[in-house]
Amino acid sequence: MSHHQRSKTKLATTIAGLLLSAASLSAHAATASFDSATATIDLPVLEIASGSNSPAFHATFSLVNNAGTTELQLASATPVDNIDGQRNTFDPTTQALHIAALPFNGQEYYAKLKLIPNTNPLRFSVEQFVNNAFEGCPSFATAGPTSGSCLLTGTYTQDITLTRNIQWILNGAVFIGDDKTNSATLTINPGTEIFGQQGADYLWIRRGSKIMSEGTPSDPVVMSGPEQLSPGEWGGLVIAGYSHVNGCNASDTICEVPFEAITSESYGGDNLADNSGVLKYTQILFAGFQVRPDEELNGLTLLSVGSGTTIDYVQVHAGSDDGVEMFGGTPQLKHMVLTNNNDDSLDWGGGWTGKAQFVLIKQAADDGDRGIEADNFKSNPDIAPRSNPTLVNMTLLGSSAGSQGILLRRGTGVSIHNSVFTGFGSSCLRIDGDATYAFAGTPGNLSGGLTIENSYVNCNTNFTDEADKLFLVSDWFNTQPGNHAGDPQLNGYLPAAGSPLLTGGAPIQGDAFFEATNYVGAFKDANDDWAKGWTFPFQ
Ligand SMILES: [Ca+2]
Ligand SMILES: [Ca+2]
Ligand SMILES: [Ca+2]
Repeated sequence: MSHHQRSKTKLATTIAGLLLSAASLSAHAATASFDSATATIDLPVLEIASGSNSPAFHATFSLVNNAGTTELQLASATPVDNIDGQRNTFDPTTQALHIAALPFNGQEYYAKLKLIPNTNPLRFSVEQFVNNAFEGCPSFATAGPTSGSCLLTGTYTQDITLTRNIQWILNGAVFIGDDKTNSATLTINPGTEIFGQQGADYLWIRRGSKIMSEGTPSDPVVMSGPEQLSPGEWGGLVIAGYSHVNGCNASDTICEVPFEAITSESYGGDNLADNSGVLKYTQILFAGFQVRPDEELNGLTLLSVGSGTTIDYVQVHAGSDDGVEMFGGTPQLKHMVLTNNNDDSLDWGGGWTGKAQFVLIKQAADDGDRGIEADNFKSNPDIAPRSNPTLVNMTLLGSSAGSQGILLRRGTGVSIHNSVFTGFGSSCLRIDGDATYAFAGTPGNLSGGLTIENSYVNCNTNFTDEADKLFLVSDWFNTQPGNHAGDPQLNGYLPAAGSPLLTGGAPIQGDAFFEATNYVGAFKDANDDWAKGWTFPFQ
């Protein structure tokens, strides 16, 4: 097939996908009402987004005039139980209140409010008021192939907002900001869909710029390929930051390196707390792009991203390479759903020293490599900064098609707590490379650099034990506290009643990032299904 023919075919499938998606999008109902006589806005359901048992209220707001600016003041709030369906959401992380669909003058609007600090009664400013119907493409985009779609092209050095009334199409590589200069913020509203059409269509947030992808539990942000059928339909999301990375000469005061797959782009710096923005309630679907053998774009590629970045309630599904790959950096992840990815669900190297808590990994029945593939640095496994993250409350469900639950190699450190590994084809746990073994110490006399505690393994072969290594992985696991091999009694990805996971964990002391848990795995119990509702179907 010629390139031209292939493009035409791609465009046809894109249009078909967009039309299908438009049909599903148009079917939403009002979530709020406005009474002009009393200047009151009524929200039958306002959810305070906080996981599987989010509280919800019937809330009313009065319009108040503050020096010529309209603000909304909370007038009443009564608890309600039923929070199914599309609803309004307050996100404590961003302090944003999202009104999904407010009828006004015969049209229906999305409103984004922001809590004004230290107000009592609570008062909100109005940040956005956007028609939920298509009103044409904004000046920063061009008309797309279907009615209601707009194309994003090239580099944006001004702040832009992607709204849900438009189907956004990435037209090639789309960059936010120039590298380290002309920085910009990309804001993505709840329920917004962004499509790439091929591997070369990807979204890249450069150093100094930000992404604010603020979905809600009932209106997640969706980044996807057009067909939503198979991995590799588009490139994926890349975020580059100023946190640390290794691989430089020891004499370099600041380490910056080119990205292996797109070598014209660089990342790294010395700001461990760097803030690249927010990813909340965001799906990244059917992404991944092999630029060269072993050099790919992943669903979510994090290049020296800093700890100031919020990554919480993010799903990466059916990527053609890894779900999330960290190249150095200090990003901290929470509530991750990594499903059906073709290589590893979580992959790191280059000195990642971040954290993760509440991670569900589910490998496809017929594809996938490792649940976690963990490196420090291939050609110099002891190089600093050394990869050494802390991972807590993970549930990893493998399949016979995959290899290990986790492979720790090339000098990485890690600290694993309260996690369960099941069903991986080769083994649950493997350690590789002399430097990795040496960094661990020896069973009974561990250094603290490579640890696992209060965790369960349940694979046909639990440990890859190799007699020529410094120690046996089984000895390493069995000599640390609270570890068990055996049936964790899972029902799908949730613990069944009576599961040993329900009480087998222990809280992480002295780190405010980690919520205190006394259970093993990503879910507290059978009722704690925080992965339900906002995710793309993966069962
Ligand atoms: Ca990768
Ligand atoms: Ca792999
Ligand atoms: Ca990989």
